[in-house]
Order: sequence, then C-alpha cells, then structure tokens
Amino acid sequence: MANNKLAQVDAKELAAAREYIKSLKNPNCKEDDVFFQAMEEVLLSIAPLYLSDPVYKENAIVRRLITPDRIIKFKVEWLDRNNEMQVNTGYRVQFNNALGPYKGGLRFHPSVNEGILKFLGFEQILKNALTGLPIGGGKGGSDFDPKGKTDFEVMSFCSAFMKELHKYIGPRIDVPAGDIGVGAREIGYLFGEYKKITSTYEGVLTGKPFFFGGSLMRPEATGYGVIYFTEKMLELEGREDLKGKVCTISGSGNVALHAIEKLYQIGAVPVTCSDSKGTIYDPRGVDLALLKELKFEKRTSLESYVDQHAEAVYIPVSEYPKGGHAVWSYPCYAAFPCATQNELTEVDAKALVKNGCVSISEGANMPSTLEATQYILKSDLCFAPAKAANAGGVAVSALEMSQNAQMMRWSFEKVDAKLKDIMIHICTNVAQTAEDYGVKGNYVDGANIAGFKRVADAMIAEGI
Ligand code: NDP
Ligand code: 2IT
Repeated sequence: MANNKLAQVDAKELAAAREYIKSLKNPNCKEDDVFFQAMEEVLLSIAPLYLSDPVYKENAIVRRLITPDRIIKFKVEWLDRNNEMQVNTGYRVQFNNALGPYKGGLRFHPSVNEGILKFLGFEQILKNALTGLPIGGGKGGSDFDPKGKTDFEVMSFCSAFMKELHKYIGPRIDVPAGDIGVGAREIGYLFGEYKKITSTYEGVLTGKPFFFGGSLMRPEATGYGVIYFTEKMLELEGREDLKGKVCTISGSGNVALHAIEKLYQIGAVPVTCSDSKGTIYDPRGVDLALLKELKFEKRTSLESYVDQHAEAVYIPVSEYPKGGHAVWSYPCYAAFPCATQNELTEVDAKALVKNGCVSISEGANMPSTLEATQYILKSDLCFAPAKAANAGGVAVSALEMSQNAQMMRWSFEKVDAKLKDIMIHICTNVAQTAEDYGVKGNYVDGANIAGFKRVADAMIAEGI
C-alpha cells in the first residue's frame, strides 16, 4: 500500500470533494442535516484515497455508498391505556449489505425522522465494517416516545411496530437491535410478536433477554467496549492509563452506565453523568447503584440524585453555558460523550482542552459537532470517533447472531474476552491505517478510511 496518500492530494481536489457533497444537499430539508454532517466527515477523510485510486471512481463507490438500498416507512397504529387509538411512524433504513445482513439498532424517540436514521445507518455501515465481522449496515425506529408510557402501552406499540417490520427482516436479511429508547424490554416484546406472527424462533433481533437467546454481556458491551478501546488508544499514543484518573461522562442510559461501571472496575473516578433534563456532578465519584435504580428501574430523571448525595450538584439544562453543556465544563483526564448526537460543541471542546483533558472517546453516535471534531483534531488530544469506539455493542450483537445460529450459549467471560480482542483489533487497525495514510494519530481519518475500504472493496467485488 502506498504511504502518505494524503500528501498527493492537493487542496483543490479536497475543495472539489466538499463541493460535491454540498451539491447533493437540499437546503430546504433540515431533517437531512445530520446525514450530511456524517457524510461530510467521512467523505473528507476518504477523499485522498478516493481521488488517488481510480478504481473507486470507476465503480461510482461514493454515490452508491451514500444511497440506501431501501427505506421502508410505515404506519404504526396502537392502543393506549385508555383504549384510544394512537398513530406513529415506523422506519427501517436498509443501507448496505455488501458485508453481511443489514445490522443496526432501532431508536424510539420523538425526534426520530428519516434524516436521523439515514445518518445512523450510514455510520453503521462503516462501524460494522471495522468490527471485521460479517454484518452490513442499517437502522430503524419510530417517533414513538416510550417515556411515561406503561409497560402495556410499550407492548402494544412494539406489537404493532413488528406487525409491519416482520415483512422485511430475518436472521440472514436484516437483524435489528436496540438504541435510544429501545432496551431489553422493547426487544422482548418485539421478539415475542415476531415469533407469534412467523411461528419461528430465530435470532432475528439482538439484545434479546437471556431466555430468548440473548447473549450474555450484550447490555454491557457498548460501554465496556468504549473503555477497552480508550485504554488501547492511550497506550498506543504513549499516554498514562485511566487508573486513578477523573473522567466525565454524559448520558445515563445503557452506554453511559456501563462505561461508568467499567471505569470503576479499572480504578478510574467517573464524576459526572447527565440526561435530557440535567447534569449530575459528584466529585467523589457518581453512585452507580443509585443511577441504575433511577434510570433502569424507576425510569425517572436524575434530579432526585442529590436528595441522597449532598456533596453532588444538579445542573438543569436551562443553566447550561451558552452553546455548551455543563457536563464538559468540569476538569477531567478523559471525557466520554455517551448520550446523543451533537451534544459536544466547539464551546465544550474548548472547555475540555482548557481544563487539561487528554482524551475524548465517543460512546454515543456522532456526539461531537463537525466544528468540535475539527477543533479537537487540531489540539493535542487523543480522539476516539464513535464508529470505532462504540463498535463493541454491534460486535457483541454479531456474536449473539453466531450463538443463535449454533443454538449455543457462551459464558460471560468468553464473550467479554472476544469483545476485548475485537476492540483492541479495531483500535490498532485504525491507528495503523491513519499512519499508512500519512495522518498518524488521527483516528477519525483512520476509522473512516479503514471502514470505507472494507465496504468499497466488497462492493467492487460483487459488481452491480
Ligand atoms: P438510552 O436510551 O439507554 O439512553 C440515552 C441517554 O441519553 C439517556 O440518558 C437520555 O436521557 C440521554 N438523551 C437522549 N436524547 C437526548 C437529548 N436529545 N439530549 C440530552 N440527552 C439525551 O440509549 P443508549 O445508551 O443505548 O444510547 C446512547 C447513545 O449511544 C446513542 O447515541 C446511541 O445511538 C449510541 N449507541 C448505542 C448502542 C447500544 O448498544 N445501545 C451502541 C452504539 C451506540 P433521558 O433519560 O432523559 O431520555
Ligand atoms: O449504534 C449502534 O451500533 C447500536 N445501536 C447497536 C446496533 C446493534 O445491532 O447491536
């Protein structure tokens, strides 16, 4: 492989690539902003490779990669607790299956629209490629809001959602999983309905409850994987490890709480978490058992955390710094955005750098804005982009697919060891790719180029 391809591409060609992305954009469609943001980051990273090797252009790989294979959109009619009929919109974006069945989560959140799912599906293609496992990319979900709903209402919605979705999925076709608002409860109801409709007991979803063939370790996988990745990155970059270090984390869902759990296991001190209403700062280390009770059992806000911890502070969203987020204003050695997209702005990035942060690892999908990412890349920080750092969740989903196909169950220790191996492999591959392409230490470019190459080569090999 030729080294330092970046150096061969002049600014004019990069500007042309940027213009091409812009030319695709409909300025009136705000929904697509996040999709274009994700594409812009990827296309700028891969432009040197793309422009310097004619095979990609000859095969129109960029145009083919950024166009989903299909977008399925459907009506979901369900009964609420008062027996009143409700209507939501359901989606599945089957983006690319060059490397394996479409694979990616379902998000239930009022903000869900086609643009958000295209951004998540696009990122998923490259993320899944980085795992080295045979999985393509997809994403789905609904604007349904599980917050404040009874279990019955969630069940009623999930059954109605699956009545339509089951037509398009299958263990060798498309295998959905969880994401924001979709955890074991929702996957359980979705799996139950699929089984009833099709009379088949198969691994058509991952993240299933254990007794339906769910893999041990899947709930922990994304959060643990982010920490495994970060430890390896710090080692490769010659930085001190996380033991004894103060860490800040945003979010308080599946990814955030398991990242916090792993940080405690390795002797770090996680001092923050957040939700859509506010941030907790607890200088002695956040109380993980209480967080799990508030967020997983009671499904409530973080506000009452301070009732039990007088030393902690709660900062409601309304008091956040202008253009920024309270969670990133605290000094830390390593930061872990684990809530949602664009939750770490340039203002936040500047605050982190000013306060001596040396490492940022993205647990959420695209939590940093483009401006924040560019600012961080120009600084001295180590930066682990989402599609590499949070790939542990989907990797263990693929291990769940393997176990289901074999009708086998692996132990927690076995899955954990495989997860660790996969995260270390992704990290070294990303770092090596960055070096090969003349951008040593730039894990954004490394991840985008390594993921793109794997998918693009498969697309070229299969023809049209
Ligand atoms: P959860 O639903 O378990 O938790 C989401 C957390 O983020 C909650 O604390 C929620 O707060 C907060 N949040 C959601 N939306 C917003 C918002 N608009 N503003 C502020 N806070 C918000 O989801 P996950 O933990 O599973 O997902 C978190 C992120 O990680 C997402 O970006 C997801 O795509 C990504 N991810 C998830 C994987 C997985 O395996 N689950 C795998 C890889 C990536 P509140 O409780 O108030 O709603
Ligand atoms: O963004 C993600 O990687 C996920 N939500 C997990 C997807 C999966 O199929 O496990």
